[in-house]
Amino acid sequence: MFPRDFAWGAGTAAYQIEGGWQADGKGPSIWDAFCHENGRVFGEQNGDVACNSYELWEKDLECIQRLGVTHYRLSLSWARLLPDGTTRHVNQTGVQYYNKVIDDLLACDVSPMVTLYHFDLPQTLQDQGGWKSPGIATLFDSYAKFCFQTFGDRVKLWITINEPHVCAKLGHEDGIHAPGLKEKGTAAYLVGHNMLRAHAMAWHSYNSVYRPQQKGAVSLALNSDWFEPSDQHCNEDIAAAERDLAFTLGWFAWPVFVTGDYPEVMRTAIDARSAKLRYNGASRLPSFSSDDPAILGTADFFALNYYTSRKVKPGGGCGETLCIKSDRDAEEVLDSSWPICGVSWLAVVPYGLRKLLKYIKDTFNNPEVYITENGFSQVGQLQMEDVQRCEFYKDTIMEVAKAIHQDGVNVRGYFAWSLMDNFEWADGFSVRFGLFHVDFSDAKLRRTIYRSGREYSKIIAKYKSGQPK
Ligand code: GBH
Repeated sequence: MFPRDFAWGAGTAAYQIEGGWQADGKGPSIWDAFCHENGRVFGEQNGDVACNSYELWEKDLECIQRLGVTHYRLSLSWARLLPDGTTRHVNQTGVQYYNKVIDDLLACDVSPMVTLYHFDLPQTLQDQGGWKSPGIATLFDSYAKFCFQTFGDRVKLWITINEPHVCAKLGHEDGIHAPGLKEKGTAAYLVGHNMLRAHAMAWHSYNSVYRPQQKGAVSLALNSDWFEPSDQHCNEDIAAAERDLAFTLGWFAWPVFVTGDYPEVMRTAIDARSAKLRYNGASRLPSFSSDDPAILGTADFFALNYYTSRKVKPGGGCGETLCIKSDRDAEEVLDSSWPICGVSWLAVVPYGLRKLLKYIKDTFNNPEVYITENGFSQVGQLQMEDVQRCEFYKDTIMEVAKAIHQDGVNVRGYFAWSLMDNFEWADGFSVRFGLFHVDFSDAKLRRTIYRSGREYSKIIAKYKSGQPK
């Protein structure tokens, strides 16, 4: 049912689990600053302690072993390694922490997949303009080279940036993620642009300097829903669904996998809207110049974060002001046949993953694909016997199998999100995505496996060797 060397994994991100926000010389990140402002996060919560994985890594490792995964996806805290964001000062205690994590994983026969950036920019770099500043690309490249140099002898799967779409839009347009900017219709395009430039620089560094010895693979993780026309016979709805895909996945995938530039439909829509609102100046969607690193071809595999699907029709803009929603002109319509069980945005649509995988195969030249995130959340009443999440994983993994066998998609791995309950960004600890429950009221932050964790471990045991046992 699954290839013999299929990667079965679970994922986490540094700020969501580590805590130790000031421990042993770590510098502050934009999420530290964001959470410490009132009114940003549910219940004024923060990741100061989170799952305290900085001190309790061994407990995480026990969970990882209990699942029997072949891979574990983690992210590095840039500010833990380089407190002011630059290689002028290296925090050796941070290096030791990640060295131990990586060595322990390998000793247990688990391969690390390491993300360099999962939303937590060093605050010092934010103070210099953050992702809006073109110079960030060089700084990110230096950080990436430092990580390849330090950990690349043992890490063979790298993600440069997690979800540039989320960083750009939620962080700089909606303001619900750090750094909390609401510069609608402009900043997100600039941020996305600089993230692509940063990613490309790091990929080129790896490709020319580190790949010959280290022989690993580098990509960036792109999140996307699957978008369907509200009425599949209506041309306007079909076009709206295509626009939504272009503005979410295409924004980053087109430059990297297809043309080296943004999808045409995106630029056309943005520029038409600028003209309509008499916005003066250059296109709000920047252009790549000959001084920029080549963007096309800078991914060794396709890394997809998939959670949900949407039905869409034209609309949903913000009136006579600039904003991405109006540029995109695609409004989401709730489909009552798609149940919403946890967070409001997560309609349960396992088949959407299969459709999206087929779309990726056809559109992006049949790449190797890793599903780097997929998961299901609980809110409210805690259930250790989380049957809905069990069904979700079973159904979704079946759809992955169909994508491989019936659609010929080259899926190389699947990572459940998340290993354990953690700090769920603006939702704080009110939303639980874990395969392990974490008791945040317990000083020891005890981890306990959910039924879904047990079920996932059974699925892995069954398929790990290739044929179902
Ligand atoms: C992932 O993003 C993140 O990579 C991960 O860190 C996180 O824990 C996980 O999601 C679960 O949330 O609040 O209505 O504006 C997934 C893509 C895009 C999903 C933004 C939630 C917010 C919708 N996310 N979306 S809303």
